[in-house]
Amino acid sequence: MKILNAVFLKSVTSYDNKKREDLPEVAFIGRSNVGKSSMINRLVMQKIARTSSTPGRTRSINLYKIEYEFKNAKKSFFISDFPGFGYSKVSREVYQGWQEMIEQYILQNSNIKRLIWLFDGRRDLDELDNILMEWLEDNRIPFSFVITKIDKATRNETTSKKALFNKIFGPEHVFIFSAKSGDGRKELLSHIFNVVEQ
Ligand SMILES: Nc1nc2c(ncn2[C@@H]2O[C@H](COP(=O)(O)OP(=O)(O)O)[C@@H](O)[C@H]2O)c(=O)[nH]1
Ligand SMILES: [Mg+2]
Repeated sequence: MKILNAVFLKSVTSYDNKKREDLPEVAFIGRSNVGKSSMINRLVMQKIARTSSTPGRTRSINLYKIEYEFKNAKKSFFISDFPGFGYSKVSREVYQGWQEMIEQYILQNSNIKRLIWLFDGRRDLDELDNILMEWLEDNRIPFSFVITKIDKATRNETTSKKALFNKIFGPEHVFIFSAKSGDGRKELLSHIFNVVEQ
């Protein structure tokens, strides 16, 4: 399997199935500044997602179309890049708006095969993360958990963080990643291919 092409399609604020090709989709979510755009760019080896050093700016869902080769056939899937949640300057009201948007989009979009939940390895789970976890479980939304920016931590720190999250989510659902070094790219990409092919 390999990526042939990746393009930014459009920004949306809700899910509208009439305007959609019927393709599998993988949704990327996480706190503001967690490294979503950088991860998408690193995964597809192209600069299709805008990265920003000012957190909490994107307020819409960015949609990308990824073409890939599988068993000599050309296929495609969507990546949706969600606005970050829980940035400290964002009020509770804004969080609720975010929650309503992702609830509408995710619950109505039956093409979403999996959520990829990005998590900065230097942080610990907090109340907002627990709310999200509960919501995902209540709605039976399958997700994978990726520890990001591991180049900023020591190997020991990453190993112990991974062990902790393995216990919470199950080792088959936990990945590590660095957009800077490319560590974890192969594993995460093959996981995503498996998810869209399943
Ligand atoms: N060292 C390091 N910095 C990263 C990594 N991923 C993202 N960043 C930085 O973190 C900031 C936010 O990244 P971005 O991809 O825009 O995050 P997003 O808001 O989740 O889309 C930027 O300054 C990136 O350069 C990483 O793997 N390692
Ligand atoms: Mg971004």
